[in-house]
Amino acid sequence: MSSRTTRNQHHAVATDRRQAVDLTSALEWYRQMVGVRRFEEETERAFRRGKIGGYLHVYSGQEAVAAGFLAELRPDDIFFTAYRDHAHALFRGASPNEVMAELFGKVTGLARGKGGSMHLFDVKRGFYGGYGIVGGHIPLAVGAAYALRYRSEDTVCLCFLGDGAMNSGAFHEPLNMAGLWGQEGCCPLVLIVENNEYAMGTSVARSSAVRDLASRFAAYAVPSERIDGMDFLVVREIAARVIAEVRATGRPYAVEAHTYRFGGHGAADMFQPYRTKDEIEAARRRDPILILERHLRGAGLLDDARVAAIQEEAERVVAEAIQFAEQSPPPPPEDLHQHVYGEGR
Ligand SMILES: Cc1ncc(C[n+]2csc(CCOP(=O)(O)OP(=O)(O)O)c2C)c(N)n1
Ligand SMILES: [Mg+2]
Repeated sequence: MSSRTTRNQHHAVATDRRQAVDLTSALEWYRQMVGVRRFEEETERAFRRGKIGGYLHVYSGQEAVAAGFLAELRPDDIFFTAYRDHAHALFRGASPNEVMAELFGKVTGLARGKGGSMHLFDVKRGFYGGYGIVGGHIPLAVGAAYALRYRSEDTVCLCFLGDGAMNSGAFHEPLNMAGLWGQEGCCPLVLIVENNEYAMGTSVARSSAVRDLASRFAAYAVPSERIDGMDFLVVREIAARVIAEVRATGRPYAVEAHTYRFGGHGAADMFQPYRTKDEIEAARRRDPILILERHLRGAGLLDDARVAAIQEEAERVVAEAIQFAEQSPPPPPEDLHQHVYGEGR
């Protein structure tokens, strides 16, 4: 993976203005990324202990993508993602306690214990879910972006999606609409393809005739670029520029962030016969947490003692979340029919 940025339609040169990003706030994001990694490790253990029902997809390896974009999102902006969604909720400010309780199916959870891992939802913070149907959230995000401009707001919508989701029918129809609405300045949408190289066990090379995924957005007149999704500072710098541009123009824009998932697709993908140990090892050498740690150490903002303190804090927060989730009650039976349909106004 290169740390360069390629801008397809504009042929812009590679950018390296990382110093422009405020490193002190990057330290806070480092802390958050360490916390999310620890959180995810513990969810995998809890799943194996039978504490988490349904299914579980963790985000380890991809942290810099959601962190970089959500760092630049205004509190009144909104976003959608697929089922690999714990990190997105946590980075946006949901407490580890309520996210863990949701995974445990408890009433204290972010979606009152009815959503689970794949269906986190936090509307008060502009997080519109958490979807298990591959590509199913893309039409929703396009429609939501249109609604923002219809109401004359200057807010934007982010839509995180996987490389695999780009091959679903649910990608192509709304993208055409987004391209058209964008010509009228009516679609303030940033599409973020989290290209982790696989859709379950199928590599991008085996599933997409065009490997340069960013270039596929040209079919809908949506400008795009491809970036290194492992370096938080790169992602954040591009996110700042792209979000500002989309906010100002009301035109959609797509970013393909090249990343990698360190674990299996989901909790049942234990043996991963579709990839080699060497490949995983090579990707782990570009761990987004280590890359950011190196930047911060280089700037004198981190040392061994501070790294250890941050890890200890993450440990403590996750232990508390597990305890909170274990001790919380399940939703009462009389809640069964609540929140199934919208309530008339
Ligand atoms: C419509 C639909 N088809 C198939 C599936 C089964 N499925 C679950 S995840 C997945 C792979 C999606 O890959 P990608 O979009 O790259 O996301 P990633 O898991 O890599 O984050 C598939 C095929 C599904 N959930 N929905
Ligand atoms: Mg993928």
